[in-house]
Amino acid sequence: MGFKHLINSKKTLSLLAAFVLLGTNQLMAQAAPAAADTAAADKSAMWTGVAYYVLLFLVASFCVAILGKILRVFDLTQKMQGKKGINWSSVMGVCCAIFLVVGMYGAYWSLTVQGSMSLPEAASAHGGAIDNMFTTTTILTLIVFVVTQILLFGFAFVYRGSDKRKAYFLPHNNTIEKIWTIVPAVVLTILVVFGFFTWQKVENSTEQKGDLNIDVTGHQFAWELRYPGADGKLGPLNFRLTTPANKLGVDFKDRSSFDDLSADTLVLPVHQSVRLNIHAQDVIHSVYMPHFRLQQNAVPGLPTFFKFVPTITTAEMKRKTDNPNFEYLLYCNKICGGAHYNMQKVVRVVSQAEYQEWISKQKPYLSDQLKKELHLADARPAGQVKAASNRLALNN
Ligand SMILES: [Cu+2]
Repeated sequence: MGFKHLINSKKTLSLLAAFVLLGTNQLMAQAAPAAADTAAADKSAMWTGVAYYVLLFLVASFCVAILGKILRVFDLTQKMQGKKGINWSSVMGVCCAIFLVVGMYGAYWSLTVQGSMSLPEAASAHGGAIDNMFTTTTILTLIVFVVTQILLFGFAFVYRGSDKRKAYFLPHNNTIEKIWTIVPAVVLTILVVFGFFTWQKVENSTEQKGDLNIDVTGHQFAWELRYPGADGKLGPLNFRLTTPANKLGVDFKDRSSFDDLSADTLVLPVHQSVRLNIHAQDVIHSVYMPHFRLQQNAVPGLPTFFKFVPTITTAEMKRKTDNPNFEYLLYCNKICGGAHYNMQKVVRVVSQAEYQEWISKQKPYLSDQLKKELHLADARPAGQVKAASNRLALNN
């Protein structure tokens, strides 16, 4: 369908009229006193916003089209009178130059305003390496962005069509092809290798020995935390053993499970190597702690882990940010369902002494109800295990 046909089509015009009517209706409704409840008002505000911008875009497009028509008529009149018409090549060239300047200012504005909102101060030992990688990537891509934009719009302006110049048709040039293939390939290789080494350093940043092991299990829509008891070991998990009382499916055949603790807040001692053992029970979730430059997926059936060393306590961060309510947070960074936004846990980095005091107050995972279910858990009869797995199978 040609453009003219599209413009003349009755369907397009009706659609346009419907949009304009909707926009006008919403704008008028906005002026009326808001009598409806907050939820309804929020929804109406959203649609008013969308309709308003669609309407604004259409009005701007019409203005440009009308201006174009007026200029065309002026151009034809000039030519009919034997005068020189508008030099469209110059108009386009100047438009390109204006676009370059305005666009570059827009990019600069965006960098100065949004740039400061990017990432907070790194609060983990490996955070600096990740930040260096981000900064290097940003600087390199920024240079490429500025150079290519200047070349693109600058050439269109400097070499705009003119009576004195004839365009040169360049069908193929091997040198140019080689340059724009090899240069990006080299730059990207540097970035990828740099990223690879940084990631390797992050993964090997701490020793396995002396790690504080913490289990983080994601499910729709919360995180469950399990800390090791006095033995420093976490008992193994087995999803077949999941019951309402044993919601993580901890295997109590292993004695190291007996003293495990459950916690509501992820409390971490500062300067201590922490190993988060990440599990998921239903769909893919993702452990995301932006202050610690940490993100690792939680995949059902595939336990993952992330090791890191927190370096700034919550109290220090409160002073640094001048925010007495500051808290580190653990988010879920995968859109995992309707209440995904609920998946937040407070993370508190404290001194070793504070941590010892806190951990001594935590409740054992092996609750009274669970003890009853496991018949004191000492020697779990085979029938019990079978009954538990049957229950899970029935639930599924
Ligand atoms: Cu999630």
